[in-house]
Amino acid sequence: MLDSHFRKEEFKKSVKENVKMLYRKTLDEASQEQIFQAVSLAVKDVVIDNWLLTQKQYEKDDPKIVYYLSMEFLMGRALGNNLINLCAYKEVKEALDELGLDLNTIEDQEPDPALGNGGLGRLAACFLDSLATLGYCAYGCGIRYHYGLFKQKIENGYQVEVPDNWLKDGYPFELRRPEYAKEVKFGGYVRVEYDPATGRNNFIQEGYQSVRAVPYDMPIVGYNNKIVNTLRIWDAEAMNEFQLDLFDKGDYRKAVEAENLAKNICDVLYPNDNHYAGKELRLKQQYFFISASIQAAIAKFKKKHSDIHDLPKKVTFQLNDTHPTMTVAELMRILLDEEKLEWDDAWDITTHTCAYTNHTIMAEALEKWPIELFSKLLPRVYQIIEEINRRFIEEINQKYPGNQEKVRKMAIIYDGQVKMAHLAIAGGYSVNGVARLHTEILKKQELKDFYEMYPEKFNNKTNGITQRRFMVHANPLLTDWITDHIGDKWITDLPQLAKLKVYADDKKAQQEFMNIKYQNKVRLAKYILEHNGIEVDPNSIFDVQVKRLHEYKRQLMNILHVMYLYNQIKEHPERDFYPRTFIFGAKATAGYRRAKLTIKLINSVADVINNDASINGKLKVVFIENYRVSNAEIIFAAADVSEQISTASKEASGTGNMKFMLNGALTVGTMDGANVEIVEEVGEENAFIFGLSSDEVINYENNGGYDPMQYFNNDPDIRNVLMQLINGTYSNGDFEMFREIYDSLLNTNCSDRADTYFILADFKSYADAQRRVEEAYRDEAGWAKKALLNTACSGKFSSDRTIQQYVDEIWHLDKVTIED
Ligand code: T68
Repeated sequence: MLDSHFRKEEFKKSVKENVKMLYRKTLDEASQEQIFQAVSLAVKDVVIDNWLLTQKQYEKDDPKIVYYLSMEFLMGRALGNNLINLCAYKEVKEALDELGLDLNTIEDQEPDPALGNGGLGRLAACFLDSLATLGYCAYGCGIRYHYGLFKQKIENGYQVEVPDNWLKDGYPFELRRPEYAKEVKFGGYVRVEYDPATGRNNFIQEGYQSVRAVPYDMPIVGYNNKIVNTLRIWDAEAMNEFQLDLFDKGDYRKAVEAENLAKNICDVLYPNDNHYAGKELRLKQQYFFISASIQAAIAKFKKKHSDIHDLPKKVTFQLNDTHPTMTVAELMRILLDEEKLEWDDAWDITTHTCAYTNHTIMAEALEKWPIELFSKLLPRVYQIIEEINRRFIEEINQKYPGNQEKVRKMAIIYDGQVKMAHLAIAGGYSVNGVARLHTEILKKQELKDFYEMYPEKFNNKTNGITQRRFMVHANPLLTDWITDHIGDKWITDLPQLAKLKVYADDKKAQQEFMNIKYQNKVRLAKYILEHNGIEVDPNSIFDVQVKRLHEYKRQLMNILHVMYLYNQIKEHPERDFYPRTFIFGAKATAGYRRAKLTIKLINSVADVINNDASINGKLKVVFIENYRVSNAEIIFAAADVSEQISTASKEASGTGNMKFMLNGALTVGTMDGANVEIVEEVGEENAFIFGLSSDEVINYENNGGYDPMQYFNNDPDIRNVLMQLINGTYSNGDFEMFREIYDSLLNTNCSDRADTYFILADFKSYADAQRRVEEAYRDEAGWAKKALLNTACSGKFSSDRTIQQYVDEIWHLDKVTIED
């Protein structure tokens, strides 16, 4: 139901009033950015009322709470999404129209809160949306980075990173809550003091530096249910009193140190995806937000409950990868040192409160902190981890007497390092992977020993995405079409999309469906022309790969295949080739040289191909600058083909694959991550599967025997393409520019094994899959049917389904409804 504030006249009045109050301006004098602030404030007004209602209801019902602890929340813009979830988008759009304002332009003023790298951070954002929509009491807990993920500029084909100062004009959808600030302690040492009253030792941290953690709350609006949950992100400030005290004592250096410590912690998001850098500041960030979040959670629990032993009944801490694993030790610290529990009691509570999600099997992403670093920064926490480790090894020895190999592989502290995944598994009651195949690989390979020891902890939760953002907001045309055909229940019950299956063979439906796709392609073409200056033909096949740049995701294989196609077209100009536009979007971590060189290669290939008049526009290549949540929404809606081509076994799940499918794109993909389940839902005939299986890849990795040179020697097409990397074809005659890429595929000296990600092994079967795409696209009705079926069969991949499984199988939360 529409909130009265959104009735047109009232809303218009409130926007005008806000412009006046905020800027002492009339509407016609205000800039678009100022109008964005004024509109947001008008929306926030409604949100705050519902936020209060929700808090009252939670107070009354006292439901169990999940704290979703994550270093990253890749929220994307809030204004449009809030309007969608308040069911007020259309009314507000019309009201603004009447004021001569365009809602899309206003939405574009909002900075894109990019407090995340990629899939892991975006998953956290989708989960918050689903939790609020399903009526569960949940807090997102994270860090208020002052700079989100860098903005990407392309200069001369190379990526240039530009700081993302997203807070510079003030962010309208956040609320500072200084009354909930917490103290977080770093460094110093632990003094042990015998307490004759209890007969126990007290552990007292002394000589430490403190930081004040101040929370900022962002509202998470549920769909059409008045529920508003909270994303709480912590900012670091200097502890003023403490600091003054030091100034008084003349300890200037210490005071400045404390000030600097606070200054740095929340400066910037580490821009790595699936990679562990091992920086001290990152460890500080981890402890900073975990300590503050756990302290706040315990304080909240104690307000309502007198027995701390009831904590697991009322609270779950979900660890989004190992980054928040500090939770296990910090909770133990609070239970032991502050609640004065015995070890066994504290451990029992902790191991029934924490749960861990694994998002990767990439070895380079595993967090292992050097003992010296850890123990210096967090002396008491380290002490506790040592004791956890001692007892854990005892348990291993009991189960496997005399088996030193097990201890070596499983210990939490080993070889001078603290292994965060081992701590997360030992310290929690649940370990989950993010797609069926991924969970199976965890059980059989990566975490085999742990699975053997604790089989009952392991479970799968296949990822999902929220249809509110990735369909209702991103694709309004298809949204209306679907609702016209099957009603609007799918917005909170995505499997209802299956009702569309009856239209798969309906000519009229097919035409309407493809016409909407066409209009979305026109919208993207316009975006590309405005932002890249490249003209693309919406009648060509839009073939899209958008995701972080990583070798395992094999953007390189995609562009090598484009080079191969170009050679084919040049060699056989007489052949009928269906026009195709290859669209890329990807950020590379600043220090990842090979990834950045791949971006340069894509842009260089684009330059040559797009400027070759002889191919009559049959091939176009576009690299979309600064891929992020806001332009992703436009891109998914416009895709015909979804590239999900990771080396099998490497992509834990993928979630972009689901967003494409939902919007009616067909997958070209390997049997990896959630692709396996996508194909299971839609049928192999409605996707283009190719390449080595995960078993084959793992077998090569374990037993050797892969020789990429054999493909180079035996396949002239592959040889041609590879030679073009070092003969100047795409580098104005510079033979050296792309040699590193050439070497990475063929030269054993430059990495442990040449072609680590099996690009040459999969190349031909990829090219074949792409030939099948072309053939299928020529059959208009056939393609329309496949596209429609992809949308119709995407019901499983809603994050609503994923969250309900977390609730049923891990969290056991109580459902809440707002009584108005
Ligand atoms: C992604 N992981 C997985 N990591 O790669 C993807 N890593 O398959 C999966 O769908 C997604 O998680 C959600 O489960 C990441 O995005 C990171 O971004 C990351 C960040 C910091 C450190 C390590």
